[in-house]
Amino acid sequence: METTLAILKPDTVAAGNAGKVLAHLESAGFTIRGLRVMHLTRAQAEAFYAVHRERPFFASLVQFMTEGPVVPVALERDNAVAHLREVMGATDVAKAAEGTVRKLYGTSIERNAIHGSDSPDNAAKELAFFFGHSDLIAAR
Ligand code: 3AN
Repeated sequence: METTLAILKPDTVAAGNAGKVLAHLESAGFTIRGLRVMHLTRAQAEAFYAVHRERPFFASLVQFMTEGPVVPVALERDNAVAHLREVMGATDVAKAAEGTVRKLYGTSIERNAIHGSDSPDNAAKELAFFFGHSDLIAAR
């Protein structure tokens, strides 16, 4: 079993699609192991996306990610990182496959509904950004 991080982005929460996206993820075999609702500060969004600091879309991305509440979710299943990337679809909604979360709920390359960690190493770092160890211990 592997755990990865998804973030339901502000567009998803504002549109009232958070529940539908969570149901979609559960139907895809993921178990929810941690879940929060929070409004990121600019500093938090800049820190989370620090790897993109030099990209031309960075300021706009930070603005978008702080415009309203987000829902970070810890998701468990076998091969969770790769599976989530598949279920999410391509970054650019216009290129996302039919039936993917981004195709169903995103509207552009930036307002693309959901974030998912892109490697097991980044999943570990991103989970630690939002959740403490005691938030993620296995249900017994
Ligand atoms: P992904 O979220 O698919 O891993 P990244 O990590 O390359 O994609 O980009 C992080 C976020 O930055 C994307 N989810 C999207 O919101 C935004 N983004 C990426 N590329 C662009 C772009 N060319 N123009 C505007 N926003 C972008």
